[in-house]
Amino acid sequence: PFLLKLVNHPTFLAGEATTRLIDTTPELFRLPRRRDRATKLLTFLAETIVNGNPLVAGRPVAVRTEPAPIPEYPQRSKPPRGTADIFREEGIDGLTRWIGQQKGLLITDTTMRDAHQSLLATRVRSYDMLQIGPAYAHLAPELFSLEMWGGATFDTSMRFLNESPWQRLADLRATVPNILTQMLLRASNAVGYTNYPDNVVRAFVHEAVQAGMDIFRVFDALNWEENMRVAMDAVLAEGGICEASICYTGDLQNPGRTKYDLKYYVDLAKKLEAGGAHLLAIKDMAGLLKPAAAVTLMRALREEIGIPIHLHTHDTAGIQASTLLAAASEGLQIADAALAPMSGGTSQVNLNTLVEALRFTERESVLSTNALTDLATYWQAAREFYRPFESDVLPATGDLYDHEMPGGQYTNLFQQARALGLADRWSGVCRAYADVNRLFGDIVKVTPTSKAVGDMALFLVANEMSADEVLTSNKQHAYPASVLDLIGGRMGQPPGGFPTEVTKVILAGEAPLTERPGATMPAADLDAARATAAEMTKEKPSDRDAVTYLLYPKVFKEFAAHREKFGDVAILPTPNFLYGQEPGDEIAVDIEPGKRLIVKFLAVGQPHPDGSRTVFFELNGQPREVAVVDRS
Ligand code: 3PY
Ligand code: ZN
Repeated sequence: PFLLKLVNHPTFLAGEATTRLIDTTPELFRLPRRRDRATKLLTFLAETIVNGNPLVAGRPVAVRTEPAPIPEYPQRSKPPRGTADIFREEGIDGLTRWIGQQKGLLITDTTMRDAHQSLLATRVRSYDMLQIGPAYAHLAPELFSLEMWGGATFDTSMRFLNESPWQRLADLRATVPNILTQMLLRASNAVGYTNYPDNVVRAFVHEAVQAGMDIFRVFDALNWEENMRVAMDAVLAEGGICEASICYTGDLQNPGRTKYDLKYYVDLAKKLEAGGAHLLAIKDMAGLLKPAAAVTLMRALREEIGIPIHLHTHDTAGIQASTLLAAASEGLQIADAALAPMSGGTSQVNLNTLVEALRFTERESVLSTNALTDLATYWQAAREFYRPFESDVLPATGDLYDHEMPGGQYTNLFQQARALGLADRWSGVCRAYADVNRLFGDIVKVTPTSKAVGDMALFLVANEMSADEVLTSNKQHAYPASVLDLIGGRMGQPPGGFPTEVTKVILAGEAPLTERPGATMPAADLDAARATAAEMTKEKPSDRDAVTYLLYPKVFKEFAAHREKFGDVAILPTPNFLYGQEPGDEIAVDIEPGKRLIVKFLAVGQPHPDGSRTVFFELNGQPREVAVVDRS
């Protein structure tokens, strides 16, 4: 290929090839690799054109192909000073002081993490985040932070989008240098669904800080402070911002629900503050915190703890803006919200209108209406790319406060129920979910404990069993693995432990773990993981790949194989990633800053006897062909 390129080089063709050609055109000598990348991308496009992207098979089709509009923003050499600059220059003390000086409510934009995790099955690609990144930096430098990583985004980015979560973080950090980055960290479950050895959690946090993560919202799915220690200490040791969470469940206003009362939350918050937390999150993952309860909780917390408070809720009930406003009038410092087109329902409250609701009040935000409208306009268009992943709108009824299902799980469990033919028995599934929660002793339900409760609810409905029958039935049942993990103590301990009877029946006499799972788990062999991961990527051994492999061995292996075959597909515009190209379509793909490929798709040839087809392209004006096996 090099020789071919050399003989086609204009200088060569003009008969002027001397050794100087080599000196003056060094790009030729990086050619094999670049060309390799281009070939891989063409192979991916050809494959998608002929066989389709399996990700969208059988799903509704997105019709939008034109890019989402990037708003105009002032062309300065550097974006205005923001929270990340304050943190970098003045450290955590300076940042905390600054938070204390702000009159207005500070706002975290969750559009790039929780909002699409809740509304679009976590499918939003790095490409669409990076396109709007500079506009965020220049138009909304007053945002407190961008939640753009962690939770389910880590595995889904590899598993479904074939892109590197680390690259997303590093690129967004570089694109929006002035606003704090924020992630959701499931304590010892890291960004997974099960407890990991302590050294894996530490290595993960180390790599995340290196890649550009600032704020770690750490939570434990049973509110077990002991299980948060390793993650919190790692964040503190690595110089990250430690935002420790109290997960809110139950109902503070309900005199009949005494397990999670005001004292419970305040005691937990005090422990987290004493444990070194820089910020406190109230993590209302199911949107259960009612306005009056928010007032009670905020008053108590403001009295008892000194660190700033950050409120996270889901608008499943449709009334959570009133909770944020009530908390704001009680001195809440930071609230989570999502840009209008990515808000509402199981996502966060509408950021644009929240800001306007505060206008001309003491807590008025300094964010600009027009700037936020421009950003929202972008997301409205970008959301159209993800039509295949839109979930059914599932309005909450009053039973939300009975089943207490987290926003991220609500639509997901409905789809699972539908797959099992139980769509019309959805209210029964919700009731079973609530019954399972009571059976398990009333626990916090959030990833991964929520999955165990959901799996058990589906199991009961599918088997026509009631929760009570779990205790009375003489039959031995094959309970879901997640339920065995939960009741077996491998996700940690709820306050007061699991009911003894339930443990006995579900574990069939096997002894549960009652101490912290990480305490007895052998440390992972990082050296071996580094070597194994490098064999998969065929690249230099790296700690980052080792950690990724340890968290998700199978997903990582498949991702590495895809990467080897097709290169970095994250750089393709979303319509082309999902649907390839139409004949005659020309797209520009930046393989790195300043290096642009112009790819024109011409036609697909007739099938060859071996079942393959030739796909014809023009790459930067030169004809290129790729053969793919037609499996369509
Ligand atoms: C997650 O763990 O991904 C969550 O969003 C929990 O609320
Ligand atoms: Zn959430």
